[in-house]
Amino acid sequence: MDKNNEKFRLAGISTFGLQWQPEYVNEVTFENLKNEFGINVIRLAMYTGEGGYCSGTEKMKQQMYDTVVKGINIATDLNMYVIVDWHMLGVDEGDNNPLYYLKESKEFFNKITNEFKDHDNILFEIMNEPCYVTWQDCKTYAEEVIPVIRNNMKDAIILVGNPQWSSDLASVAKDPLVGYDNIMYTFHFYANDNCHTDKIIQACEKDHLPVFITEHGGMDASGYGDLNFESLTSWYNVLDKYNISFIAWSLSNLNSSSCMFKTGSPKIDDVSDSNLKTWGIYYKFRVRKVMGLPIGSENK
Ligand code: IDC
Repeated sequence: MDKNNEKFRLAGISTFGLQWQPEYVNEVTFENLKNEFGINVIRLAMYTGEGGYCSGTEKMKQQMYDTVVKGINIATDLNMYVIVDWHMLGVDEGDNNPLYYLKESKEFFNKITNEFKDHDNILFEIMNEPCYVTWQDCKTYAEEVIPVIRNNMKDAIILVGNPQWSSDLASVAKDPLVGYDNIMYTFHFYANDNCHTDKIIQACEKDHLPVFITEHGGMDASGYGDLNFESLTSWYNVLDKYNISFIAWSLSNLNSSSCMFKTGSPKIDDVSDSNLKTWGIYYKFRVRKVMGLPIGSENK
């Protein structure tokens, strides 16, 4: 719901790791994505590991912070929402558990929420994909970080991850966070992976959890492989039914099928079909449909 308690839905795209491809954070790319895809939110994937915010140099840390600030400012100028994503992922040792970089996380979220106190278009995703951890650890982390954000921003939406790469809503339902407003739980899916819509239906229909798909793809969870259109269609039908907001991975020209731009294309702001891989073309069609925009012949 929006601030007037009206039904509202976000649909967007995630950047690739900002330590690798910060160039996609620019005015023209965001503006074209807004106009041609019809998206209303961008997710800024700020990796903690893999040379990112916590595991790189001080210089990299500053660069990552500056890129996030730049992304927020561009989205704000374009009247878009933006998700600040603490992209912990577990490729680097320790990074699988959100508690591992708790100190850095609190420092970061305090700094960014203090800087953007007056904004009402920022959502905070405080842990991307915990794995090989318990929900109790995720919950403990959330209970440390949420008050830091709330101290500066009273009602910004906070997106909370969960075990098994943010796919374990059942554990959340048994022991949800209490005492905070405007909390949503994240769910990630890759349609050609062994994943089923039952978990989402259970979370929405039975457990009444507020759910946000902050990352998904149509291929394997590796980010590679063919798109599974049948599975995608059943997923989008469920998301439509429950008015669930969703973000797709990712804004990149690297070679995996989840990177929407054609491999190696230097045209970082051209979002026409000729510059996109199948995933980009398909996702553009999907978002335009959700947003009620005309579907051009090129998207049929
Ligand atoms: C992948 C990238 C890949 C990179 C890897 C590790 O596509 O190039 O080597 O991250 O950094 C996720 C993650 C997201 C993944 C994506 C696709 O949140 O960072 O990107 N994915 O594998 N969860 C499930 C899939």
